[in-house]
Amino acid sequence: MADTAPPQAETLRLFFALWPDDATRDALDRVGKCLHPHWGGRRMRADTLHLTLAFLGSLPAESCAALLPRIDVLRAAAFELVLDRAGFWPHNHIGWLGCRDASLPLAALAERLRGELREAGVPFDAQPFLPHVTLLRNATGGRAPSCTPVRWRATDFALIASRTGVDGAHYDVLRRWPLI
Ligand code: 2AM
Repeated sequence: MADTAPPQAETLRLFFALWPDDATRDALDRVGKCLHPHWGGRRMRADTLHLTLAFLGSLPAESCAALLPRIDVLRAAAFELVLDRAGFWPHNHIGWLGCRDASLPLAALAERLRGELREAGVPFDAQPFLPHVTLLRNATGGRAPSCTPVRWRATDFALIASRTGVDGAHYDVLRRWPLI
């Protein structure tokens, strides 16, 4: 009788993120295409592009139940980001796009979310917030070519579930909250 390998369990990971509209996603993807010939690696699929605000990891259902009502009453204003800085991190070989000038509304939103997570007793990755959109993985870096900056009008934020399958990460937008 042939051995049958058990199906690989999927890992579900949760994070809050800015999730782009179609035009912003296309513009981000074009920057990935601009960087790729110079920095190599693997381009992220356009449908996965996002900017993480807080990374939670696996979360039991009861923690979610305690957290979401807090997020429902969080009020923050919409804002515009200018993503005009391509960067490379040698420690994880990520090529990314971020902002030359720090965005105060973006940092404030990430901090508000992290505050709610702390208050709800939900563990999260408490590393300093380094806003970036990952465009390339396993990249080599080098001199950044000149790519067209991306203007992103952030009008909402989202809770995302990341499933890591054999063919890479898949992201599901579980819920969105408006920035008003
Ligand atoms: P990255 O793109 O720089 O790897 C889903 O994995 C999202 O959460 C990605 O944007 C990832 O950033 C981010 N993230 C932040 N902290 C993480 C962690 N500790 N483990 C995995 N992903 C993390």
